[in-house]
Amino acid sequence: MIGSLVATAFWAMLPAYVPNNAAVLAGGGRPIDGGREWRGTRVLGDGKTWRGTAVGTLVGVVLALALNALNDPASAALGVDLPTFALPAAIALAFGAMCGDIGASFLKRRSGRERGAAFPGLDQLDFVVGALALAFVVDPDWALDVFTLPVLAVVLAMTPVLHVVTNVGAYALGLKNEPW
Ligand code: CTP
Ligand code: MG
Ligand code: K
Repeated sequence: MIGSLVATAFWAMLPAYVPNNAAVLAGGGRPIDGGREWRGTRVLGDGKTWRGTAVGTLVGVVLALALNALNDPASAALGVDLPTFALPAAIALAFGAMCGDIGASFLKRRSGRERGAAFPGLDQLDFVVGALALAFVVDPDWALDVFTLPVLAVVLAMTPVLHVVTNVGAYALGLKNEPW
């Protein structure tokens, strides 16, 4: 029971988990805010770029389509009816995750945090909130079907753990400047 909830939650959220990590690898170039400031501090900062956002979104969508191709064997192997991703849902999860992260940077700058500063809680959940919110707006039937209350509870419990492990790992490998 809990195993199938975790499998469903993880599978459904993979297109939202991967974009931020892809952005770390792909980032660079022109910042989204174009260097502009608002009330004396950068609107978003140099850590949010067009290239990172575009590549992150694309990687998330392609991953969702790859997961669709693997759905039957994976569902059979796990004995779970894993969700498939319609294209709007896939785009919403991936782009929503990037938007949640961008929104968090906006809040970080407003609260005086420099680029790269930690904001515990927000750092671990910003992309989840963005991904789920956009998925529920863009494809509510799909989202309501996949993200039942038990699945949502697993997502909220599991994501911070995965986020910490992933980022500490990326930092240890020298891929990321900070371990959060
Ligand atoms: N990145 C990017 N575009 C995005 C998100 C991330 O280019 N939309 C890249 C940037 O190179 C960024 C790195 O991924 O520095 C790490 O992402 P993140 O930790 O989210 O950004 P920070 O540099 O910590 O900046 P902030 O304080 O604004 O979160
Ligand atoms: Mg950071
Ligand atoms: K972040």
